[in-house]
Amino acid sequence: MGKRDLIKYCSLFLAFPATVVAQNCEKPNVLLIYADDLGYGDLECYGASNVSTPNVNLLASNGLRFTNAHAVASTSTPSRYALLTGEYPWRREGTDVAAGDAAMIISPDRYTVADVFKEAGYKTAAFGKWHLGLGAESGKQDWNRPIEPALSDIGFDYSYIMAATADRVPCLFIENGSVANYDASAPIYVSYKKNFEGEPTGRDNPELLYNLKHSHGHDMSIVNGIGRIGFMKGGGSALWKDKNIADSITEHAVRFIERSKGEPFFIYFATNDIHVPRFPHERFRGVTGMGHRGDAIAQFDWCVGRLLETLSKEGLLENTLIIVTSDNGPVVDDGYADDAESLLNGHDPMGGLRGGKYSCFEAGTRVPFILHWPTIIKENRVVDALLSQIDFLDVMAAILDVEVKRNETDGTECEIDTWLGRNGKGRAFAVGMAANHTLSLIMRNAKYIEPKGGPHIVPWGPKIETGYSLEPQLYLRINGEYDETENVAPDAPELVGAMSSLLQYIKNNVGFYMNL
Ligand code: NG6
Ligand code: CA
Repeated sequence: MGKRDLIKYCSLFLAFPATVVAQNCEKPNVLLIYADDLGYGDLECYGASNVSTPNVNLLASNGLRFTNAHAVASTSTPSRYALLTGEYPWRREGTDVAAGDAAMIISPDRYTVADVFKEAGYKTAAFGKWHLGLGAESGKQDWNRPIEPALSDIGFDYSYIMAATADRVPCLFIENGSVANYDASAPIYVSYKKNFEGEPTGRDNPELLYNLKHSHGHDMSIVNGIGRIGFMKGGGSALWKDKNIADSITEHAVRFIERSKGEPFFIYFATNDIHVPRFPHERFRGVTGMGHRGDAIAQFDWCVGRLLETLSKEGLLENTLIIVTSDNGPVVDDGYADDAESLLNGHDPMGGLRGGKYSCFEAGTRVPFILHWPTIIKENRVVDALLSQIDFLDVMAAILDVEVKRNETDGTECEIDTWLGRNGKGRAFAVGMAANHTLSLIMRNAKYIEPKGGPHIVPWGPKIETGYSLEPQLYLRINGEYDETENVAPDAPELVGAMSSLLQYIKNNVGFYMNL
């Protein structure tokens, strides 16, 4: 399909935003529960049988459970960047998996979903994993002072976050831009270049790894008996204990909900679970028989339950829009010797899909996605409409009746009907990005993976097929599932050509959307 045909074709299907729901009801609270590396098959309501997830199940059985929902990338930083800004990460340099001393990746003048909520008069807060950088210059933060810019500069009134991931230093919570529980007797130093003199590392001092040993990477500074990526010194009593991370972020969110009574709020609740190093609290140890990885899923579900219980106690559950989803697909061994592989016991984190985290194949970006909002959604349903997290900002703006300037985002408010279960077809296309930036164009009945070379298996340790190939790939959706077993591109050159042109067109046009 040529560019002109494409435009003509698309203009036949001009989409109009649906009626704004906010006019008919009080402003809803919005709680986004954003898991880390939680796979399509990791929850009981998505078919897992070795782990019970009663709280997530409850949301699914009273809400919408999507079976074709996609994160924007198969790794964290780009996926989160897209969710918060509505911009494809491949349009913006510096949005790849960030170090713990990266500068702010979302520039303060960028419009974010938190700004949307602020504009609608909401209180906004972020908890847990951040991984989108802090401060003005990479590697130049002084962790002993307030760090600027921080989340308050991109629309969050309150934040209690981990700078990056639990496997990257600094291993401290940052509250409103400053280290929480700062310990003046132990000044903090962080470097991603070299170690600090006299400080042990996982590589040189494996005897100090009393909580977890690494399987690949993660052999630099040791904090709480676990090797990390990057070097740090100091921190003292402010350093986190891995087993308390879930409790800590959850209790901070609970207090925020309790404080916010009477005012609408948006909470970005980004769990550390089930990213590595998985190190759940003792009360979850052994509950699944799958070791730390499975037990971290149970811990994740507990967090969901604790938030639900709080909303319910405050009388807010009815008019709170809750989304449970994940930033990218699953990985089993992602660098720590936590026996995740040997203890799977038949559990399939990928839920039958090919690939996983980092990959172009379906398990890379297809994620669980549950939407619960009793005021608007009156019956539970499984929805197989194609949905992309790229629309989060625009759909929220549509719900709140806030106008988003066109061409600023790649998402669209037109997808409100998909998100609220009123349109069973969903998006005409979703774009996914793998770790090496290979893009996939996922359409309702076919998926195209652009040609780009690279190793067939993730080269640094996880046993995951990347899906990278110098040849174009085409997979058809048969009986409701993309069949990625056979590349049918050689048999369908016209379809490959059309999808490749459409992908090129999307690359060249910010905000391009079509509704077929
Ligand atoms: C990789 C890490 C992995 C994980 C990932 C990012 C090593 C060997 N592996 O480089 O453990 O941290 O980056 O994951 O260091 S993400 O979910 O935050 O994107
Ligand atoms: Ca992730």
